[in-house]
Amino acid sequence: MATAIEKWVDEQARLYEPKHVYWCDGSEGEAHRLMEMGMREERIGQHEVFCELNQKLWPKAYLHRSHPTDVARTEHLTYVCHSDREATGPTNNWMHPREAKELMTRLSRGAMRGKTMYVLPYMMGHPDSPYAKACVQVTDVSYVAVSMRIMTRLGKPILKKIGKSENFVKGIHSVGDFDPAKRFIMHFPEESLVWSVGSGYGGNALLGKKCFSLRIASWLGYKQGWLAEHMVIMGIEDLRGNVTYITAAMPSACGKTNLAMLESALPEYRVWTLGDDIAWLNIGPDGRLYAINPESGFFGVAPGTSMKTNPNMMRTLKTSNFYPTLFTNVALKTDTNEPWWEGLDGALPDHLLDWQGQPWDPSKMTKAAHPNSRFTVSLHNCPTLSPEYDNPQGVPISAIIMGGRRSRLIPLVTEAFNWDHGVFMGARMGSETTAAAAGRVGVLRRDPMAMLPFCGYNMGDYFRHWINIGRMMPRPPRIYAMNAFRVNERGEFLWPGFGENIRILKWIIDRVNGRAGAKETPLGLVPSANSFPVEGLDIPRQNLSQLFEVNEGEWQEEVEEIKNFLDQFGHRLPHEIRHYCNTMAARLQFGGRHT
Ligand code: SAT
Ligand code: MN
Repeated sequence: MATAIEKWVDEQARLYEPKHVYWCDGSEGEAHRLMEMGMREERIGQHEVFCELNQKLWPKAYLHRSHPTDVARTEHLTYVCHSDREATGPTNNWMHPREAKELMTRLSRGAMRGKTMYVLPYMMGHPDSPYAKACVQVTDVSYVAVSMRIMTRLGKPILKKIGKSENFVKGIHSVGDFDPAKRFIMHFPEESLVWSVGSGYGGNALLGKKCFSLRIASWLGYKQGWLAEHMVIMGIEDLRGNVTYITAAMPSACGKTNLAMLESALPEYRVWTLGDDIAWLNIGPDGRLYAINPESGFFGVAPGTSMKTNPNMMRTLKTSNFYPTLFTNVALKTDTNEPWWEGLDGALPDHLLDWQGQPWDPSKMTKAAHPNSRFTVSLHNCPTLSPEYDNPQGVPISAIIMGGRRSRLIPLVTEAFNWDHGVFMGARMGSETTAAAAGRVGVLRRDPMAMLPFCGYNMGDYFRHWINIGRMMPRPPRIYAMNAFRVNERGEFLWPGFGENIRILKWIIDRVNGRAGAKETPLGLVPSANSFPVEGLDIPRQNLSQLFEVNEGEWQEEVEEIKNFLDQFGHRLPHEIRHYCNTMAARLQFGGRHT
């Protein structure tokens, strides 16, 4: 008797009509064969799927060049298909599941003719974790198969674990002919299914990542009493060996990866990395909030990564391990066959091919590496990987940070008055857009909890769910807002960031432990005089006061915008959120005094 997985894979094969169906076992030998195939047989446009890079300097590293139109997430082509449109909410694209399936079936018929269909059994989370989920994805490109092996726990044991069960998350993926007009990323939360055609780009194609672990999982969390969040997980260890675990939400390409593995500028702390993108948060048996990272790799932005900004990532990228490391759409230094990107250490190389493999001409002022070029690398390469990473129970969280990229208004760090106020802080988050998604860069958009593109249901219900989760914990984690991107009148960053961000974390840890003072502002609590650790910090004094400034006059437009954004959720917006919004507006208007 065929198992539920076998039946489902058969169904996909009948629709897609691949030449071969290949079940991946996750072994190293298999990965090697897939790489070989990607180097010699498969092509995307004019390029082979993989090129080998300098193995001496970059062990197990390969270059992948995408189709030129396929370089970022495409939010306008991403749909969340609940049968009830209201459940999808005003911030997601919606299509009725029946209609969406008809469309996808039409686009998929025979789309893998002459190709191999790879079947990928994988797990999000440690297989022994009560919070982990078993999944299966089919795909028609080796790049996705190899990437999924790095980013998830993929292999034969997962098939065994699923056995005859029908309880697995389904992902159907095909790159089709990369035609943007036929590109769709469809989510069916009611049946834990993701169906994506026309794109091989990370967030559109590695279906265990944003599609399942955030969009579908956030819906599962809503139904089951937990949270799936776009968050870093890290531990900060002091000299006594106490480790405080925190999570931090930030939109794509706003420094999550750098934060997750920062090299501390304060010698009394060291940072342990557990994850750089996704956190699943569950209330543990002791009533505390526990985080696991469902992933097992990093899919990080290359430009700007260097020994100065993120030395631990540079070490991660140069480590040799069981898994290959992929570089997607970076430039190529032809003299030495090395990857290159803007912001990398060292002088500008003499000869570069740009991300599409064309000789790069510096006088043309274009970027050699695509601004959203990426690396895909195993977490196990990371020198700061926390020993707790594989703990099936996860780690207990003491503080949650909500961050964004704001050149104005938002202080370096603010503590929420309480959990509900913290949920409001998350809900009012805005951030300037980056190259991680197709569209304009640098425009401000509301991005609650950095989940705007990733919440798989109505965000009004999502805020309510957050408030309810807080009610279920006797001592919920404290919530903080953070913004390391504020600038002065000349447009220069006021805060040095990177390793110095440990100072923000230190203040947070001291607050959690009752060791640091704070003063009240209309936005929340900011460090009181002398409570923020500045010893050895080399920035002009006035920067600090500017970093924590709350300019009441400047806030009017912002308050209006927040209100308009929240209004779209109508009666689904929790009254607690409206209450804190109104209180903030009133306090700002009356010069920061209580009303
Ligand atoms: O492509 S991903 O969505 O995985 C990366 C990102 O945009 O955060
Ligand atoms: Mn992300």
